[in-house]
Amino acid sequence: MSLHLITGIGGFIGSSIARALLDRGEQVRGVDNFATGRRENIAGILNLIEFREADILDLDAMRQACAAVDYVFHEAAIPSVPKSVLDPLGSNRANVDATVSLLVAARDAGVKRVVYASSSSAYGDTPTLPKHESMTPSPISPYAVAKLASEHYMISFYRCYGLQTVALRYFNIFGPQQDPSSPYSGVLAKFITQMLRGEQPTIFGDGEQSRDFTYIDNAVAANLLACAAPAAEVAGQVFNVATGRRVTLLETFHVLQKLTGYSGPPAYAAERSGDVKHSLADISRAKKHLGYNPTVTFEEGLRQTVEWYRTQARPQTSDLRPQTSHGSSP
Ligand code: UD2
Repeated sequence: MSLHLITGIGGFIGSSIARALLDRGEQVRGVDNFATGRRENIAGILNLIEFREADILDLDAMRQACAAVDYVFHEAAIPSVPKSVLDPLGSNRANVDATVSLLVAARDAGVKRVVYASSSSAYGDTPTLPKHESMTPSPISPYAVAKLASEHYMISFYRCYGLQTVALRYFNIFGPQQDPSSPYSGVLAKFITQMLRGEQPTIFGDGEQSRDFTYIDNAVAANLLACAAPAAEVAGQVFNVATGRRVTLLETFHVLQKLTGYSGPPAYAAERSGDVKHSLADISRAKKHLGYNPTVTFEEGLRQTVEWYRTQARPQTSDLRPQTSHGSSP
């Protein structure tokens, strides 16, 4: 049994990795400052993990968090293109400075490996599809620059200090528990909750932008593989984590109409600054070196996600019970 530290354990991806590790009987320690993570995401596992409320920028707290740790999954971030356009300094602090702080603490604690949540946004708007790891990155938004800079820090810490690091370029991860409540939330979490409530979603741009939307279970599997793969295959390397298929936002909207029962049209607004038009991954490198193979398709993942949000929207049984002393039913 190994001890795993997850930064951003209150986030949708961090908490999903935590549950997968616990299912395997592993030990989990988590940190979060709840800047974007949510307490309810870890409420169900709080008694099974060691949790510390801390900011990764706090080097002393990170040194304590890394003590005796074997593996780190660095998921903490402010994961938003538009938020970074509004606040590049805040994005840099949370997505770059915090990464360096964590890496210093992990290096000094003798951590075996750090697996990093990077982003497909690093590729930017280059015309070539699919995106392969050997392509020259061309980030557009401050968020994309920050994620790429942290990737380079990962590689640097491997080359300069021998700390094993693996960067996973996530391609639009989605699934249950993704926070839909912020204007910066991922489009699928937003659209699903809006459409289930009968509210009109807004498409930024013409809806022809495309994404390689990747279900959370595939991303979790990639993380576990990146942790276990031989160092010679993965240390100091970057891998796409995706499905290798893309859909446009308009196509996605139509699938969601069927799944949610929302029959109205979408609203349209101006394209977002910093937005990438098309995103599609070549996943052959992850297949070859990590043994990664996405097992949940976009459609199946979307179906499961809609079902999860539908359950959340439904009133609890206790809410339906009459509030009298005789009213409770078995
Ligand atoms: C980027 C990264 C993704 C991840 C994420 C973290 C790319 C290609 N992807 O996702 O891998 O790092 O950042 O946040 O860079 N949209 C609407 N209406 C809405 C919300 C969004 O039309 O209400 C559009 C948005 O303009 C974009 C698409 O939906 O074209 C996807 O947006 P998103 O915020 O879900 O994710 P994105 O692509 O910025």
